Amino acid sequence: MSFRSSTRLRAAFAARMADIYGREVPAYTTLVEVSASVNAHVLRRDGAAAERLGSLSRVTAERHGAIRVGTPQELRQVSRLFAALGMHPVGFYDLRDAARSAVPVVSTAFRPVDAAELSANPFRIFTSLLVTDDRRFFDAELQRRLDAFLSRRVLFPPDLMDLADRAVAQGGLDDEGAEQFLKLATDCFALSAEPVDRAWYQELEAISSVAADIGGVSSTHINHLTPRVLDIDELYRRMTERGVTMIDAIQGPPRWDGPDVLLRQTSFRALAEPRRFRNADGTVTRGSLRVRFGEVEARGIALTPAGRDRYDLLLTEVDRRAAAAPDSPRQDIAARVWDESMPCTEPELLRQGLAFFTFTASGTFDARGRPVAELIEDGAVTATPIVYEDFLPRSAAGIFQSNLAGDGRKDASAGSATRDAGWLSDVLGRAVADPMELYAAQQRASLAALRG
Ligand code: OOG
Ligand code: NI
Repeated sequence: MSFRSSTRLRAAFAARMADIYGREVPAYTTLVEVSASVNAHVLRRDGAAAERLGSLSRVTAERHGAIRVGTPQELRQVSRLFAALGMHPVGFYDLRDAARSAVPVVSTAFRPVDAAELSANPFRIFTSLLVTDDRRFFDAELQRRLDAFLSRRVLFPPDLMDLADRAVAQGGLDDEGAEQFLKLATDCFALSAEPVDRAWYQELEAISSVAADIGGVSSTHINHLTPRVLDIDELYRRMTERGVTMIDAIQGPPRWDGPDVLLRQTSFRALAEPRRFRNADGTVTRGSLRVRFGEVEARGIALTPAGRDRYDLLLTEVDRRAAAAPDSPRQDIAARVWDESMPCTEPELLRQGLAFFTFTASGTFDARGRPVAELIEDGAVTATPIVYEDFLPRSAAGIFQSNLAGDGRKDASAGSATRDAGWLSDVLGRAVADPMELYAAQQRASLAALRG
């Protein structure tokens, strides 16, 4: 009997999620096909440069998924489940303020953290948790009913949790355990056939579609599965040509002449899916819900804290100029702002300390005491950008928002509930990693290796 490591389990889980999602949301299959043809096109067009931020095999297999849960207990179970797949909580995102619409969640991403694990299979899941005690969205009485509803449901069966804990303890599972684990795990994220309580769902939906999607049903589901493309503008064009209506804008950095940094994302609303509803009189009737969507992403270089500050500053500047010139396309304004204030080459990003890199020696030499910039200039050392493996709160909010049925409502005068990375770490019983520290550690390790 063979043993399946957490790495193999993760790759298998990602593949099964893709099978389910492709069956449930056929537009996903189209998106994957178009992404693959865009990637092949970029490889022909740009040659080796196309693979600077990841090999074609990694990029082609690369997906992120998104799920949403209702309680800290459910999130803790998710964390145990994903630990079995070598996926760990990284980053804290508060989407409650990042979104204009009512998005009452905080999120983290479960993903591999080591470079070798990322290149073996970079599968990650953006995971959001409903904040039921945030009074801007839920009054005390509704919170009580919402918490009661959530506490009655079981998203993850005990057998699955046992297998997950066993996989963590052993670093994987034998074939039989692995099969059982994968089947139970994927079943948890398939769309449930269980009827939805219509009145309850609608009550929550009036406040927030996201709240209804999480707390209005007795199960969870994969909300989207996102392939990675090497040219997201080309993808956007090709999907539009096929008659798929994409959201208005690509989220994140603009299209410009400099290097790709951070993350660019765009999405389209999936079709309404048939669901069964339980009505107030107890009858069950057919209806539909439109909560899932298609999303695609392009990844760029990870920015340092200084680079990220620059990014946030430019975003504010784009907002300011866009507000002053509502008739100009935001993309044009953003490209101009970037040309003015973002270094337009990798060496310049490195020189200004705005992006993360790893370093390799081209030959043998004595690096001691000499600054890296000088060694690079001499050709003794080459710098390779570190790819951004995380998410962006404002982009995530934009993606949530553009796929909601309505804006919902939010009482800005009511008190919010405090949530931060420390709170999340306490809930999970393990530290939520800071993405910046992971990139910095990777850069430091490569420098240390260089200096022997
Ligand atoms: C998550 C939305 C955010 C991303 O890639 O930024 C997101 C959700 O819809 O649950 O997926
Ligand atoms: Ni996403």
